[in-house]
Amino acid sequence: MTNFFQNIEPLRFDPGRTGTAFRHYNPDEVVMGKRMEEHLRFAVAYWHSFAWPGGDLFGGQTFERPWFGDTMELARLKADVAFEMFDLLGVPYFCWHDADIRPEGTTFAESRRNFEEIIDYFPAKMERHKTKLLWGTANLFSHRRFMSGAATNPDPDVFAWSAATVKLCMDATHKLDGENYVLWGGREGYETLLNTDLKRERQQAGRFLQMAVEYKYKIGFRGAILVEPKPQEPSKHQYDFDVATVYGFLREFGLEDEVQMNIEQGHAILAGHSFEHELALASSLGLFGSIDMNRNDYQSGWDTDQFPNNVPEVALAYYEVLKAGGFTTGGTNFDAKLRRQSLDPEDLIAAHAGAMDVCARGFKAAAAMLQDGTLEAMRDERYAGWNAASSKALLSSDLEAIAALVEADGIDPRPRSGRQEISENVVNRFV
Ligand code: XLS
Ligand code: NI
Ligand code: NI
Repeated sequence: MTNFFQNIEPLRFDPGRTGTAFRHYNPDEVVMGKRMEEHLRFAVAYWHSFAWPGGDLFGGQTFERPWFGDTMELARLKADVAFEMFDLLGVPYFCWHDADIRPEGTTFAESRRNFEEIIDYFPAKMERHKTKLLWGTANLFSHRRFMSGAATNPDPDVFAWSAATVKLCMDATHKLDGENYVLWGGREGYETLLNTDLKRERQQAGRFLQMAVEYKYKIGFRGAILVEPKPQEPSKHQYDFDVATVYGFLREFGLEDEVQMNIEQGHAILAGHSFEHELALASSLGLFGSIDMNRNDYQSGWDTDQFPNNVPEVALAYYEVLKAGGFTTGGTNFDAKLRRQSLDPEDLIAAHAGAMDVCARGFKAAAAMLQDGTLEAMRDERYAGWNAASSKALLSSDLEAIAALVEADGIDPRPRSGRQEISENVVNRFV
């Protein structure tokens, strides 16, 4: 045991408690035939909770953590503390980038050895703390070598370095029985077209993703490969802008049946969409995989990675998740960081506990909305005209025949209310 979280007790579901406890998240509560823990599949993100120093654009580190530093001993201490936190929270999953868990070496080989040593340190802990790997991923954006991108870099050496890193991270994810492997295109984009060959860069990215899929089959990894869309930041223009853009990209490279999506609330907002839009679109395309449940500040227009705290928003998101059939390999990852003034170990626990409660409340509201059925019935009713055989026939007809029909049958559309406010009032009964 480390003493980082001393005096903090494991969280329990105890609505009447005054201290830190779950007031809404009861992992054993059965909703729609399944335990909440199995529905929500919460994951802690190693990077924000244990590797992020608390800096912003104007100032550096605010957090002082006993494991900050570049040695293997400190990397092991970081892992010890991380697993203690997973235990306190009772989260079933965690996620990492290679760079979060190991110190960078002076060569690729040294970084690889450091990484593999920590990967070998994990299984006993995962077993003892009952924590599984939701996904692994490669950090192909922090080090200066990636400043002009990873797969899309003008320098083939960076492409090679990135491919070797993804191989390593996929091997490790496979070894730890990870349920997904995620690729977020960190700096796969550009600042100015004046120095950028956009066509070439997209080809490189497409081939890179194909290689990851080929390697999945080569090693027999049974998890899902997920791409995480994001429209900008760090690059001005990112190639994986949103779900629709990534869908076109996957089609272009023949990967639409191989790759699904990890959709982040904050990225949806940056793209000018709602989270539920991105989820519904991915689901309708058969590409829904997993979610990063961290929100942005709506005024700052930046990926602020805050813990979720808005129940109605979360409810609408889980409504789409439930309609998509719920998670299979995916889950709810908190890709969220503390505010930089939240220095205490207690803040780390409270942030996750609160987020889990917000998700539980939102999820239960979503399930109740779905079971109530009013919204679905209203929507079905709105499209009921399409149930008639003559309506369906329109879709296999042609413009000429339809034009004749409109006059012959005296077709004369009568506008009907879309009943938006009434739908919103229905939602309000549940949130
Ligand atoms: C950054 C992304 C990142 C991915 C994993 O904005 O959300 O954290 O989830 O690389
Ligand atoms: Ni993000
Ligand atoms: Ni993310």
